[in-house]
Amino acid sequence: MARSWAELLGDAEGPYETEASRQGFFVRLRDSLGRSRRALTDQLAAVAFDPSDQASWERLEEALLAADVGVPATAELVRRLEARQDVGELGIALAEEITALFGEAPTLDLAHSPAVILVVGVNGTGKTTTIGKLAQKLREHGRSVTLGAADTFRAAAEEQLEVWAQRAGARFVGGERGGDPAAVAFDAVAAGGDVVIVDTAGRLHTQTNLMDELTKVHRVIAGRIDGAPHEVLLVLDATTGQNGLQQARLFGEAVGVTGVALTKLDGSAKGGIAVAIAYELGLPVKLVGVGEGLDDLRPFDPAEFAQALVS
Ligand SMILES: Nc1nc2c(ncn2[C@@H]2O[C@H](COP(=O)(O)OP(=O)(O)O)[C@@H](O)[C@H]2O)c(=O)[nH]1
Ligand SMILES: [Mg+2]
Repeated sequence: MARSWAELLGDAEGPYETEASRQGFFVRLRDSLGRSRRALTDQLAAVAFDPSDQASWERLEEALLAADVGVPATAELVRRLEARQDVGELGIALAEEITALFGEAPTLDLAHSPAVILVVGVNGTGKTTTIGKLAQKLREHGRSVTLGAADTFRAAAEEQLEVWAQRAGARFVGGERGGDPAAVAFDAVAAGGDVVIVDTAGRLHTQTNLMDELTKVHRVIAGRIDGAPHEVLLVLDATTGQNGLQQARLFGEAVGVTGVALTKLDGSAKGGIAVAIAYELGLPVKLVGVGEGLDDLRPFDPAEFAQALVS
């Protein structure tokens, strides 16, 4: 069954999550994977899969590509299925191989005091919202939390984060409008807490400006605490599909991403992109979002996601 928050946060145990709430998320995830799932299931259901028939393999390939799994991961999945003695029921075999591509169920590295999480990503992908929900969950799991508003570019950005901080009972560190984001990050880390989460801008005058700014924020955090930031979470909007891969490469070069939060898996999601992220970029997806509500963000569960994608 779905991965719990306690497992993601590395806690021995945490607030009890009902089976119903976890099951509910699975159903919403499966429903919301809409586009990708239909691309796969419709194609697969149309004609019975016959491993000895080349056309069957081609249909499978097309279905995976239509689900935004991408060329390299599609080729790898087909290779792995072909290597099986007996494919058996295709949906089950495919879910197993996708789960294997995802690798280990991820954790967030919070074993530091403070643990620092830098959150990056293009404007509008859901950074601030994701931080707010994560802060809330961390608070429910007994952590003190500081939120740093290092997006000083957009007028409403700081205010939006402050509202989330108040709601979650987290400390808030802001700066002046148009001020130095690295200074805000420095102050947030200095303010301490069990977990410090630093929000950043997703758009500046140019992309070079943005990457330079993020590099500086990263450097200032590392200068303050050895080994920090301990997590660099890249927030990707699932509806942007293969575009997200290019974003991941850019941000990865600038600040060394440690994990992905994949948001907006509701809407016209291209959920197969999660497979491409994991396989092509070798980046663990750590969180998934299927809506704007607090409980719409959950730890990524490889087996659950794979099953939701093909069932
Ligand atoms: N449908 C949907 N909307 C989301 C999700 N995550 C965030 N959003 C919305 O996306 C919009 C932009 O989010 P925001 O956190 O401000 O993005 P930021 O610019 O990256 O900080 C807001 O309206 C959020 O409520 C999600 O998983 N599903
Ligand atoms: Mg924001």
